[in-house]
Amino acid sequence: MHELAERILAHDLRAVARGLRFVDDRTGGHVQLLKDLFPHTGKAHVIGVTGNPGAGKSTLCDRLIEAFRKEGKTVGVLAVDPTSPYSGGAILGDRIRMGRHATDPGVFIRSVATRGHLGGLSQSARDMVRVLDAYGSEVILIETVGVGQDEIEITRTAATTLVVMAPGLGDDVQASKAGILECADVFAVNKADRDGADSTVRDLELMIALGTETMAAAASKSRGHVVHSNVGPGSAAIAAADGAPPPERWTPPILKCVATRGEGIAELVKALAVHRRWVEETEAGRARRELRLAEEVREGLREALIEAAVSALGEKIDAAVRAVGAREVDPYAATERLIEEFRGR
Ligand SMILES: Nc1nc2c(ncn2[C@@H]2O[C@H](COP(=O)(O)OP(=O)(O)O)[C@@H](O)[C@H]2O)c(=O)[nH]1
Ligand SMILES: [Mg+2]
Repeated sequence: MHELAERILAHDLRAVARGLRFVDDRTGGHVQLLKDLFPHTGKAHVIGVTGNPGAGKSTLCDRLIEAFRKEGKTVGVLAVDPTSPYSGGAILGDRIRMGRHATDPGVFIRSVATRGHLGGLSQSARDMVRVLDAYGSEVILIETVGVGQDEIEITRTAATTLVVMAPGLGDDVQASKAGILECADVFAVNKADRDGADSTVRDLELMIALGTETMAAAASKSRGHVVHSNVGPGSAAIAAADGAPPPERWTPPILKCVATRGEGIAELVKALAVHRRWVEETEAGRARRELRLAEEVREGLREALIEAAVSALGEKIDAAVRAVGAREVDPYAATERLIEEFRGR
């Protein structure tokens, strides 16, 4: 076993910091580390927190950390938000927010650069989550700005995606990217102390109702397709969820909160917990987990195959490109020939 893996599994704080850096740098050696750690992962509740800049994600994460710590759970945070001034567990300018947890050994905060990720930001994030999971963080929060495709992809790393909205940010539902809304498992309408929160809630309700109709239609057309935001008891299920089994079909509940004052946090924590049970205990939840692992394996396979093909064929690929450019061959036949050549090896 990787010596670093042993130390991470022994809850060594310095080792986890090194492991995360190692995995983030993706120099190649990190794969063995991840292999050693993988059998010890799968225990954490991974929660993606996304939403437009200024919606209150960091403030809300701070409150969530506080709530989870009160439950006695250890927390890991990956901040993939370039505007969140975290740095390697120490917070630079954000002391009032997550900063107060920086000295708590049960909280590990790490910022992740959004640039220069070989193999993609979401793969990096997924691997870093596994390091934290193996280290023993029981809840892992990934804060990400829901603006780019990369950031939305990251939410697929999480078991539960919390989308944070706020009134008066110009991020009312219509203006928001459909991508963020589609990945939502739970909605927080933050800044409920401001005007417009109720109208944001109504917009979301309407959007979910409309989405439910179109998704139900799509689901009846393609049987077996996994639909996760779908008709169901939604917020009512959360209220009635104590001990009861989670609903088979998940509807994203909408919860109002005021992160700055810590209001509405308990309900939010409960909704996140019920969603986790949905993921783990229902058929639909299991199907979604399987789908995501399938995506990861296929993505890995695609990358490995391309790498192998490029290193095996090398110059032949360039020659094929030139031949297509000179219209001596069509790109379809050129690709077929390259594949034949690669297979023949
Ligand atoms: N009025 C009000 N302001 C809030 C609330 N939550 C966060 N803020 C403020 O909104 C600003 C942006 O918060 P931040 O957590 O950095 O948002 P992020 O960019 O989504 O991470 C900060 O000035 C916060 O103090 C809230 O519930 N009500
Ligand atoms: Mg932030």
